[in-house]
Amino acid sequence: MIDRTAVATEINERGYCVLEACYHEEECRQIRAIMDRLCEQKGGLSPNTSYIGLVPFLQLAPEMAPFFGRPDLVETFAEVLQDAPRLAHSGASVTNEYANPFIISWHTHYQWEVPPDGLNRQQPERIFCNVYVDGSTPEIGQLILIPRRLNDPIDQPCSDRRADWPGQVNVVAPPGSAVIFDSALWHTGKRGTKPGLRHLFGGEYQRWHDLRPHPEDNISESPALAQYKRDLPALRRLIDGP
Ligand SMILES: O=C(O)CCC(=O)C(=O)O
Ligand SMILES: [Fe+2]
Repeated sequence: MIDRTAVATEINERGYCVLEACYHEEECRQIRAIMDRLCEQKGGLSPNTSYIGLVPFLQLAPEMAPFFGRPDLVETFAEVLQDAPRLAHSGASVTNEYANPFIISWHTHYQWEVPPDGLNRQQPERIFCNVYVDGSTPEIGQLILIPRRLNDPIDQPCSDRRADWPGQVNVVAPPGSAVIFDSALWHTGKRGTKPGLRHLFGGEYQRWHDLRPHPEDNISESPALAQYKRDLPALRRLIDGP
């Protein structure tokens, strides 16, 4: 069972929280199969194509609905955001061993103006939930981040966005782990040392009553998804509101 209060506290105190093996082995197998099929449709991974993005993921794969519409996760997001969560973005990526050593260079996803006297938030307004289907390890590839307290400055702490940074945490987590983090967190993704595919999917969740647009916002809509929304109240709440 997820300790929602502990998750919210961790995110406020260090910017992220790891839910180890939140998706079990059989679920990970199904998720990989969904992602691999979509990658094949896009021509597949190869030495020349080391990264395939699948965005909006729920649009491309409505059968991911049960993996997004998990009541325990949705309630956890609500606790962290202190508001009903809105699924503002769904996405996924698959990479292979030919990817850049920094699959993605250091960045945050905070896109809003910071008041002149600094952040003064009661909670994050937008969070990520990234699922490391194959785990986060030096072999598979790793999420690397700089821990932060809720209202720490967002300024870039180091100049080289493709280098190791002092204070970085190399997240180690088993397959199926979810990492929930504040959009203000500095992070990067590194390629693994072992050949093979790295599957990653996730969502961005914004406070329902925070109507500010964000450049990464995307929408998924289809008859199949409409049916899933009828069957999964937690998914419906994420998309259509409380
Ligand atoms: O590859 C990773 O672990 C990081 C992915 C990332 O930066 C993101 O999902 O925004
Ligand atoms: Fe990111």
